[in-house]
Amino acid sequence: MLGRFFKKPADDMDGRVPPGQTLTARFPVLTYGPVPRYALEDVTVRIFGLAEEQTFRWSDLQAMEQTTLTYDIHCVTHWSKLDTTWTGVSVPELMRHVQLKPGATHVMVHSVGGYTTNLSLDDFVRDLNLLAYRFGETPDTVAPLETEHGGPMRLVVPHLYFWKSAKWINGLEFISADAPGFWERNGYHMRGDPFKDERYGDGL
Ligand SMILES: Nc1nc2c(c(=O)[nH]1)N[C@H]1C(S)=C(S)[C@@H](COP(=O)(O)O)O[C@H]1N2
Ligand SMILES: [Mo]
Repeated sequence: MLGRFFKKPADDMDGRVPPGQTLTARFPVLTYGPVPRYALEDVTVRIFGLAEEQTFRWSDLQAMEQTTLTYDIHCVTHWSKLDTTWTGVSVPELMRHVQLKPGATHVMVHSVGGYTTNLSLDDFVRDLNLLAYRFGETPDTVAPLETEHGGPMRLVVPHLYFWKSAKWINGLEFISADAPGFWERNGYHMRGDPFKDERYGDGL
C-alpha cells in the first residue's frame, strides 16, 4: 500500500506527526480542476464583504514586510511533510492594511478558477499564515513557487489540513458567520485540525 516515497513515522517525532498521517519526502500535487497560469505581476487579492473594498496588487504586497518560515504541512489525504520553507507576506502584516467592518468573524478565501475555503478570523490571522510566493524543500533551496503548487501565490495555513491553504489566491471575503467552502461543502470538516483528526464534517 505505501509507495516507496512514503514512510511510516518511526515514532511520533515528538508530537509533530498527527494521527493517521504518513511522512513523505515528495510534494504531491492535489488540485481540483484546471491549473491557472499567470505572472506574479498579475496577482491581485481582492478584499470584499465586511471590509473596506480594495485590491492588493503584487507591487502592494511586495512593499509589505516579507517573512520566511519553516514548518510542517499536513494533507487530509494522509501525507505530512516536515520542515517546508515558505516566503511571503504574513496574514497579520496584510491585515494591517485591511479595514474590517463590524460583524466580520470569518473569511472565505477565493482562488482563480473558483476554489474557496473558509476560516475563522482566529484561524486566519496567525503569525505562521503566509501569502506565499516562494517555497523550498529546505531553507537553502527556496525558489519561486511552482505553478502546480499554487504559484505565483498561495495561502499557507500550516496548523490546519492543507486544503485550507488555497492555491492561486485572488480574494478574501470577510463574512459574519461561518460558511462552507468548496471541500467543506463536499464533506470535509469546517475547521480541519490535523491534530484532532478533523477530516470529515457531520454530513458524512
Ligand atoms: N485553488 C486551489 N487551492 C487548493 C486546492 C485546489 O484544488 N485549488 N486543493 C487543496 C488541497 S485539497 C490540498 S491538499 C492542497 C494541495 O497543495 P499542493 O498541490 O501544493 O500539495 O492545496 C489546496 N488548495
Ligand atoms: Mo487535500
